[in-house]
This record gives sequence, structure tokens and C-alpha cells, in this order.
Amino acid sequence: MSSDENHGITLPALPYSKGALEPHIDEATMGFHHDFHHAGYTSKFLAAYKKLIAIDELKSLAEGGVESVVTDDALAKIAAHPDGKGLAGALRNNGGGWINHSLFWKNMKPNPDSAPNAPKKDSELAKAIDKDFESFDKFKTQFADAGGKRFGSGWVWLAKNAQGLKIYSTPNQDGPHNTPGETALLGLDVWEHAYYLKYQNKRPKYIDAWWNVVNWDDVEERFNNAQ
Ligand code: MN3
Repeated sequence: MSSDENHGITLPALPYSKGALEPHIDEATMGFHHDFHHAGYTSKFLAAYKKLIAIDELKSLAEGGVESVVTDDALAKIAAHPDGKGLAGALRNNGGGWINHSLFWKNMKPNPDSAPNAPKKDSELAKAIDKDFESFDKFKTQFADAGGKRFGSGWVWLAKNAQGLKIYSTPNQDGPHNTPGETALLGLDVWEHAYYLKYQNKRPKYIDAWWNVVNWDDVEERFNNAQ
């Protein structure tokens, strides 16, 4: 398939091997998560996207790129079109799933020795976290709380907008991409498929372990690019 036919909606390769995040995130979970869940979101998003751009009155929504079709505004316009009712839901869930997981893999990196893991001291990101959350520890507590309180499936985000940094959670595959002006810096998948094999129903244990593998260089790069 050429890049024209898939509109850039492809399954990105993991930036490390499936077992590289052990012992924090297990190899089997990474395999299912990437090869089945993310692959499924990718193929279903592409199918829905192709249907969307075949509708004359709606195809202009894609002019800003594939991510522009999953803002809340675009999805409302799609849902209001007679041919777009089922399509809006498919785009929201699968487009969101494709975007969120593409970020999630890059947001992590191996840390087999569980070395201390935090943003670089004196980086602009570290200063912004201290400014908006008082301290890195308080940031982590607030972020983990948001993950623990998310009922059912969803995500926790550290996002940036014109006012600064904020933490929030979203249901299902929603995320900062739904809102223009919000930039996702760090996302945590709290769907059971992200942790159940290793941690069963113990989501807080998964979140505790996940802090070890956060790729703060990636978060910092997103923060600096969002200035
Ligand atoms: Mn997932």
C-alpha cells in the first residue's frame, strides 16, 4: 500500500523491543497492546477516514490533516450529516486510539534497573511542573489520582495549553486531540488491556510501575515544541 492510499494512517513500530519495558510492563502485554489493539484502531480509523473523505460535504474537514477530523467540532459536524452518524463514533474511537497509542509508545523507554526517573533538573519542563503543581512529587500524586479515579476505560494526560500545564483524564479514546489548542505531553493508558495480564485489577500498582518507564526526554521535547 502506498502512502497515498493510507493517508499516513499506519501502525508505527515500537521504538524498542516488546520485552524492553520489563519488569514494569511485560512483554506479553506489549505484544497484544501494539499488535492487536493499536493495529485494530489503525485499520478501523483508516476505513472510517476513507468513508469520510468520500462524502463531498465533509471532506474539507480533513484539510488540516488526519488528526483534524477527530476534534469535537469536526465530529459534531460529521454526526450531524445524514451519512455521518455511525462514522463520527468510529472516527472518535479509532482515530483517538490511533493517535493516543502512537504517543504512548514514544512516551515510554526501557528502565530495567528502575533507576530514578524524572525530568532533567533546571529544564523548562521541570520548572513548569514546579510552577503549576508545586513539586514533581505533587504532580505525580495528582496524575496517579486522576488515573485511579477514571471509571472504566480511559487515559490520563499531562497537557499544555495557553494557560500552562494541566492534568486531566478522558474516557475511552478521547484525549487532548479533541480540543484544538491542547497539546498532549504525556499520556497514560488506563484501559485494562494495558495492565491486566500482569497487574490484574490492581491499576494503582501498574501506575506505580509505569513511572519507571516514562521517557522524560520525549515529554520535554513535546513541551519545548509546544511553546
Ligand atoms: Mn490501549
